[in-house]
Amino acid sequence: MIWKEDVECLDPAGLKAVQSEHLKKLIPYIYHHCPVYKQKLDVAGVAPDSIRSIDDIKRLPFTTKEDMRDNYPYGLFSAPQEQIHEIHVSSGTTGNPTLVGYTKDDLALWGDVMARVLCCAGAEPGDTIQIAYGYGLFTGGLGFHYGALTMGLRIIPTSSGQTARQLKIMQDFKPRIIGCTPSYALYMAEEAKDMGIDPRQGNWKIGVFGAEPWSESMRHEIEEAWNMLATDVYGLSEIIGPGVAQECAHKDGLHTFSDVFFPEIVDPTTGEEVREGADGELVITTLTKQGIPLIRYRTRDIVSINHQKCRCGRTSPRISKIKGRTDDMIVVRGINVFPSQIEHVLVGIEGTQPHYQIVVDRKARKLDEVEVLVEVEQKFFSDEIKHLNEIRDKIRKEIEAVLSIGVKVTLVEPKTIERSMGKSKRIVDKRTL
Ligand code: DLL
Repeated sequence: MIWKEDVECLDPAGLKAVQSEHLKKLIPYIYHHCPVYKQKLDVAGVAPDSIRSIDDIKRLPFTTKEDMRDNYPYGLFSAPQEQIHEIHVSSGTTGNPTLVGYTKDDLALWGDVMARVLCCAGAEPGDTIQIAYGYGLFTGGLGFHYGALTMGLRIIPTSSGQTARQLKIMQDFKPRIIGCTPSYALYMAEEAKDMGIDPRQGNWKIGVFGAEPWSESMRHEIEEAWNMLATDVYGLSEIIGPGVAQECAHKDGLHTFSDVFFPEIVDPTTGEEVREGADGELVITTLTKQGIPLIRYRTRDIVSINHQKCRCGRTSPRISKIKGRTDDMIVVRGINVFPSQIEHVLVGIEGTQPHYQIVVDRKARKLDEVEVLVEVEQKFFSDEIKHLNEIRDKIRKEIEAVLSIGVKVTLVEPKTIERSMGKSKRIVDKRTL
């Protein structure tokens, strides 16, 4: 089932027409309602009535996280305060948080795109969904809630945490759909086993997992552990929250809802569009939002894009899983390090688990030191020490080959690395730079 077949299966010309109509209305709207954007457009030399089609988007200036911080709290809002009915705040920032506000129509749009997400994942009207994303200022819980309401699902709003209760609810109320972060899904599988519950016999059959990076191997682990289909949902508070892109059952890229959130992939350094299929930074324009519409917002998420029609029938462009961030890179002794490079090494080594943490420190000799903590299966600890050392050396050598810097690898027992009910923390940077 496709929630909005009329737009999700449009031919390219039809889609372009829809996008162009939206952009033609959006630019005069923000120009006349948001002084910050008026100034940005004036500086870029873009007259508000000069937009003819979606192709004109390239003439528009980018919006960055700094623009949002600098104009905190309401500077980038286009709608008057009395029309803002809900406010959310983005997580994980320092200094001023990123604040976003929704008008009534924005909330309806959120419900709509999230219904498209849930449908794309395989939910059907009448299904029950357990929403184990945090409710509150974080957009996860309420975003899923509005989508499930719009779609007519039965909602169990557990929010995150209280794992034993989550599992009891799963067993008693038999929801077919679960929404939570992928790391929490794995954590719940471990807890279930400890409680004597076989997760493979559980009731969740479709997972809608996102809010943090996760690899194909983590997907495999989750699907094996729970005997379910694990799909990827992407979004960010600045654009709407969850509801920007979602995988269908083919798991071959995340369908964007490009009739309302227009995606571009640019070179993070030059801002120029990259060729189809190449990695670059995802930039999004909200074509129909009213509260805080954003033009060409630099997400800092690295993806590639594919405009081919999907086997499911949807024609909207698909983005790859998030491959990294332009800002989660750490620089160690002058070398750029992405957590995904380390994860990639671990995936290829049997017996390691998808739980790892990178600790960077700068000690006495003022040289950056990197320690990678890796959880390995319990059985290795009862094995000969020689075997444990062999795996450790193998991991160390492979990471060093990829990063070209020396690292210390420490193998730890399962469940040593702190688990998160929300987004997991991969890097601990102890340096005072
Ligand atoms: O994490 C919204 C969300 C909630 C998405 C629930 C999916 C499910 P923020 O807290 O503003 O919003 O964080 C947004 O999280 O720029 C990405 O770097 C990362 N992120 C979100 N989804 C994914 C994903 C929500 N599926 C930031 N894969 C984004 C990788 C993701 N990273």
